[in-house]
Amino acid sequence: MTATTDGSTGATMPPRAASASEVQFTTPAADGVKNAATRAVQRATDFLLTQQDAEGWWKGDLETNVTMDAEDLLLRQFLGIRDEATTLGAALYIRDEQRADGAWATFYGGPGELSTTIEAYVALRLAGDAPDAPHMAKASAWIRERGGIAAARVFTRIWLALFGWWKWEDLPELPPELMYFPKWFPLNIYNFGSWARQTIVPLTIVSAKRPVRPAPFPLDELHTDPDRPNPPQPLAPALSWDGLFQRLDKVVRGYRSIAVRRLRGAAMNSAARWIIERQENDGCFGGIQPPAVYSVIALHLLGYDLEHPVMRAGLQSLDQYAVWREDGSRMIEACQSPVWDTCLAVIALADAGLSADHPQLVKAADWMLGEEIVRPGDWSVKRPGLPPSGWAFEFHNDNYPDTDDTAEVLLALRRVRHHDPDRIEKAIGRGGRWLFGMQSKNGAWGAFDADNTSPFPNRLPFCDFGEVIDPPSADVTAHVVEMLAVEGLADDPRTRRGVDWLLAEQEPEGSWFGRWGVNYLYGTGSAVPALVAAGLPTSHPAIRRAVSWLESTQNDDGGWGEDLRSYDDVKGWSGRGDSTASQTGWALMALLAAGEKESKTVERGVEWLAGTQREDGSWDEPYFTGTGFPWDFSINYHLYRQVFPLTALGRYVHGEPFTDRGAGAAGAPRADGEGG
Ligand code: R01
Repeated sequence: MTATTDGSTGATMPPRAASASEVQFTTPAADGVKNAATRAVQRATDFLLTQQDAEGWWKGDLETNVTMDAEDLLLRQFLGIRDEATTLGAALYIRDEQRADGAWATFYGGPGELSTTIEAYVALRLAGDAPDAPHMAKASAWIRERGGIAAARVFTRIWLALFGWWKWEDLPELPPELMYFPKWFPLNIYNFGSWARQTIVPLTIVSAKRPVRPAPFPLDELHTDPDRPNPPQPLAPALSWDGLFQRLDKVVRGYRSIAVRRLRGAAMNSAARWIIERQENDGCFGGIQPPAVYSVIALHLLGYDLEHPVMRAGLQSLDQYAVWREDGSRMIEACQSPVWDTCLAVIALADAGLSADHPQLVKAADWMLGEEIVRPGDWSVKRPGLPPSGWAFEFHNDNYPDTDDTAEVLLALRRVRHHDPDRIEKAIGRGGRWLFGMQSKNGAWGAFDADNTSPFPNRLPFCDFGEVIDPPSADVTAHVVEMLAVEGLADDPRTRRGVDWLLAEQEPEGSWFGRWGVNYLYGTGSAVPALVAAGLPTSHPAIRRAVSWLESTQNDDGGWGEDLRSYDDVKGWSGRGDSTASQTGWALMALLAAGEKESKTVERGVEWLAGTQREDGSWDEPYFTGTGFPWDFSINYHLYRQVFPLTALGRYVHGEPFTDRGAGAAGAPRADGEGG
């Protein structure tokens, strides 16, 4: 790897505590568990192998919530292209997701959520459901009880404003002149997380244009008092941040009326250019659905007609997010996860004992090698000198590789014996150098950018939903540290800083917060294997504390689960919830890395996984265990239920990768990335 000071990666593995795997399974009970685990690994492997695409990738459905489907319909309505088949499919799905109390939730088993319920209700009205139909009346009553449209998030009210159901004047400003803020200035677009940046830029155009299309029906039933839909709210104190930004909003409003027309026009053109420059080869925008929807609207408002190549490609790209299901329903994915699913599947299959030169692994490696990003992206703004590399999460997203995918892809590539090993080594060299370059000042890693930690974006009245910045997190940092350690770089000072940051981030209870997976089980399942790979002895107090926490959170049935409410109510829900396959996998991955293989705790977890596996080798998992934005936006990655149990069971049967089985199934890491 070129990133080391002496130009080598150092071929030696970090020192590790003697592993428990040398101890044989001795008792008859343990034999029974091991046999059950071996059978489960075999069946899970066979199932996962059948799921690979002929091109070499894996991709499970990415399920989120019905705002995706509602906004897709509203977009089509806005552009005048909503058709019967799409509407029927979306309506089937949305109706199917409604809860008994009339509301819609943002995750399985979750509480009703106001903005989601409003959007779902409006989408069903578009589909022709009458307001006095029992399911609709129930929904609108639920909405009114919670304050109606006036209490909904900004995004929801923007969608309603597009049809005159809400007044543009009653929304916070988002001026396109933002495009001119220099890179050192507090609210410049590069201080927003990549996903928020891609959403906000097109919305500056929409919010400047304030378009209103004729409403196909009134929505009075969603206001608490239709005659007074938006009672004025008191301002926060002038000397508070909220108060300051509220007053700033009023200033921008004042500016709106006198806005220099030429300046505003040029700013909108600059935003449009920014958007179009980032459109991918397949027409999508950053591989995620919300920016695509807003970009298409914004460009349309600037005069791009639907036949323009940019628009045609953009609209076509939206269709790829639609999953048509057997019952005729149509679900919209927020994005697609082929790179992430593929590297996790490769790791799981390697852990399961599949030969490192198995043709399906080689095929996957070939596909991953082809997905490496070879040009600079938005990340270059913070790291201008850094040579490009990295992997994104999706099929097409060259502007936004992320460190999480990159680390896991490199870990996966290391597990494959390829007929052209030099290609693998060079890719790992470039990817590792990119990861080092993306380290934040505090020694840890964010997902898409370095040092994306500005406090200002969160203060905007506009930003009342989800995360808008991308600060370093424990789960991502752990994955990067694990990858560097596996490449023999555990003692590199940069890796050490990551380790130190992780140690400082541990919660007093012994767990780590999970930014991109639910929640402390994900953080802990990421951090412990990384710390042990980086050379921490399993007797280290941090590892012991983590083991105690995992022991204390095991369910009576032997599995682990953690409800999404842990993001809202840490005390009540941290590490608590019905057992799920993926979360049990994470807990076991941590315990096995911590040398707990022989423990009763691990045995019972393994038994839970083996006992809940279905006949075909898969697991069921209705619960959402993935995180887009803590609490606000949750993800059910449909392949998580398969890859994480398989990794855990595989490690239980065959031992930890890179240590128990020697330095990696594909041979010892080599030192020759590309030169200096
Ligand atoms: C969204 C939105 O829909 C969305 C979609 C996907 C993501 C972010 C990061 C990663 C990659 C994957 C998906 N990894 C770091 C995680 C690995 C597990 C985020 C958001 C919704 C609302 C707005 C996503 Br506003 C913008 C985007």
